[in-house]
Amino acid sequence: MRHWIRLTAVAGLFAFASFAHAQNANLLWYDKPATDWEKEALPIGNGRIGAMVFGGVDSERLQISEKSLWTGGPGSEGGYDFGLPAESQAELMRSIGKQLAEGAQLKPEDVAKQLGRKMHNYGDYQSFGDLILERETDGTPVTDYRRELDLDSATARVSFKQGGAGYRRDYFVSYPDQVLIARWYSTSAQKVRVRFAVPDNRTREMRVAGTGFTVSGALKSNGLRYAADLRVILECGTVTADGEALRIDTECPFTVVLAARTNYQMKYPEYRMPVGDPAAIAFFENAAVGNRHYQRLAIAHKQDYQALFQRVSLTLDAGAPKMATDKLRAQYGSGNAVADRQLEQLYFQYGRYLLIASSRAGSLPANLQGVWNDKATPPWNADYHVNINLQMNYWPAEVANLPETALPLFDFVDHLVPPGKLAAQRYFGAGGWTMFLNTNAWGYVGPIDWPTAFWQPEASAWLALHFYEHYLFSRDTEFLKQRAWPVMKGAAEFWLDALVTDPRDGKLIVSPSYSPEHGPFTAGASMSQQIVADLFTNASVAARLVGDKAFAMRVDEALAKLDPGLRIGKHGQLQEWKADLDDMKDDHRHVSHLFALHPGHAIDPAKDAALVAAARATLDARGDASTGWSRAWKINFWARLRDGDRAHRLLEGLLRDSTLPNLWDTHPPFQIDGNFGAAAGMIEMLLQSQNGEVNVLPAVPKAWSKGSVSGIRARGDVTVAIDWDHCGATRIALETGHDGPITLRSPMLMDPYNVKVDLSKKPKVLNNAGAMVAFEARRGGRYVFTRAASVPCAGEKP
Ligand code: FUC
Repeated sequence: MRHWIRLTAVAGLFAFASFAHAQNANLLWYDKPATDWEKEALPIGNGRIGAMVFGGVDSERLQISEKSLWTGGPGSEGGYDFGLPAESQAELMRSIGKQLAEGAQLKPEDVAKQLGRKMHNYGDYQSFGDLILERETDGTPVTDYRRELDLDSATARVSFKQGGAGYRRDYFVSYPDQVLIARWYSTSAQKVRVRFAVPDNRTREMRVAGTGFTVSGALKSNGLRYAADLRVILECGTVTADGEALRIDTECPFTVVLAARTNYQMKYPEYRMPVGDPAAIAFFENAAVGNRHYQRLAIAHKQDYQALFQRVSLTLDAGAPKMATDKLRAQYGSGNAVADRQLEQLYFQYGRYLLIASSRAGSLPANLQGVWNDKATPPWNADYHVNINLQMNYWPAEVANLPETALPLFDFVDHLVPPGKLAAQRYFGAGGWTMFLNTNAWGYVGPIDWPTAFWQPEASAWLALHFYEHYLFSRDTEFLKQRAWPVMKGAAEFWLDALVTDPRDGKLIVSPSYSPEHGPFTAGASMSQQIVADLFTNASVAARLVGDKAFAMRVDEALAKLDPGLRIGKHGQLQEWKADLDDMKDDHRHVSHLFALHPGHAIDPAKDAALVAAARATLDARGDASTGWSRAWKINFWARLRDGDRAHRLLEGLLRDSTLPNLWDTHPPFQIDGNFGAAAGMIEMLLQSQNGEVNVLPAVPKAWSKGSVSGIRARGDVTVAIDWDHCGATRIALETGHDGPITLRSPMLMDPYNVKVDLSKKPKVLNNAGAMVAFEARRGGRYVFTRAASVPCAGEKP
């Protein structure tokens, strides 16, 4: 009898799976197992632990990563110096800066020869290992195979039928329990062998005991210790040791729990836990899971994840895809508009999913590959590039209502400040803190010696912007005081010391200065100036808010003399350099001199027609085709230029040419920044707030003729929902977390509309003109604006 109930329950699960499949717009699904890690396997993660699920029928491979498992750094043979020279380079820096400020141009190779530095024990992000589950099978044909990633529950699933039996497997990585869970169901008995393989660049000790095993050891290069602790939870049957593996023999569903740890600690200069054994931590994590039933683990995971994921919904009026995701992507742009919208909706939520899966508090931030890596020497070390890539990873955090995912970034930047102070001193003889183009898990803050990619001392200022934006979105003054201000002030102190006077016009400029990965070294390249201007503008406001008036005045004085880096050149373009050097045939992927348009806000599309035209000319000259992240940035640029169709064209290019079958962005190779940059860009098309207004549907493309979005965020602690049709917004709902004035802009407000307010007191209207209404919002207020039924909206679709 008991047996019968068990099998019915399992069969029910299969029925449920196909039902969910038909309804769920937030599902990636495939009809074959993955063979290629980069293109096909499906990512799951809890920010710290990542796994790539292959979905093999007889042999399942879960390739595991743990964010802190890095070679290099302290403990490496031959030592580690954080990229910092023993001797001061300030004299040399000054003399190069002076030559450039006097008008010289230098080849990047020449500067790299003088100021570059060989990467020494920089290290690589590592694969943690492979969890392999092999099952005994009768070898009869497999039918009804499906592999899926359910973004609603952050669960990967595999199901198939064989020899009259049904099989289903669920995989997720739990943030509350800090373990990876694999759950296998079948309507028949299962015999499965479980083992864990690690790469050979580490020592390895294996202990099999009872229903589990521990694999532990240390990386040979730096002694960083690691441990995986695995247990099998059975409801019936047996688990026995089989050499270094476990053998499961059961008629019930069973659960495999994996804990993975290192003794890394994000703390300069040791980067090791002072005490604490990763094997013991992993053991206790698994002990805490104990024999808890799978359902309880799954519910805890789901509740934690959905509290973040479900804040935002987006529909482009398309419903759930009817095609497998690889086919959906392959057919994209070939004329099936409904399927195209389905892919776009899915891709947007996938960006949010990936950010939750690769960035949660208590670990390192999302690197170039998020948290997923299967190599000992991944591309660019799978590190943190700070001349666009790390910043782009976090563009969705605030607008897509996932501010918690930015906490690892803030912690990471905090730990860079102490070595960053040494970088400011040793390289520039300056106060404050800075760093160069790339960094690792080990506080690397010096330059490297790759001529076209080693220079970005503006990175500290750019990273400080993320702290300030977190304040703007949350209005959390404690955060501003305690966390944002010290980072911003340190970055500003650096530039107050490091700026030089341009002998040609008396303006304050950055020198040496280099427009990312492009052109010669000069003085005062546009991006350098725009980033410093952005920092000083924000610091001036923030200093007053935290009561540091004296510093505000210092910043204001410098700001008045600072070259803002906004010049229109002879081709009508926004100049990349202070001198008019642009080549309009050049299609280089970096368009960094548009920083003031995005992520900065110095170019206000509503006010600066000339700069807007110049930015357009620049983007037209560079063209749309590019690498993944570059296309993603251009979505944001065009959205800020209020050109929805062009932004959408960039999104189309990204999905068509820079997206893999598992919907990962490819540079190539796989680089996760494009996923994040594009998700953020899709919000920029629907909502902008960088210039003091809540601007609704600033760049909605014709292709999105009907849709609905909710839960997205505007600066000022405003949560926004919008419904629209081909005539524009039909309903705008604002939820306000703080008291204070709000300016809402939408063409909908030009026609008759209705307002509903969920407050006893009517809001005080400050201004109501044309497409804009300004009012005093209240904390906890909800304001719903709807287009009046009398407003004509002719025609179906344009
Ligand atoms: C920057 C980019 C490259 C690549 C690398 C990881 O240097 O210019 O295209 O994305 O980061």
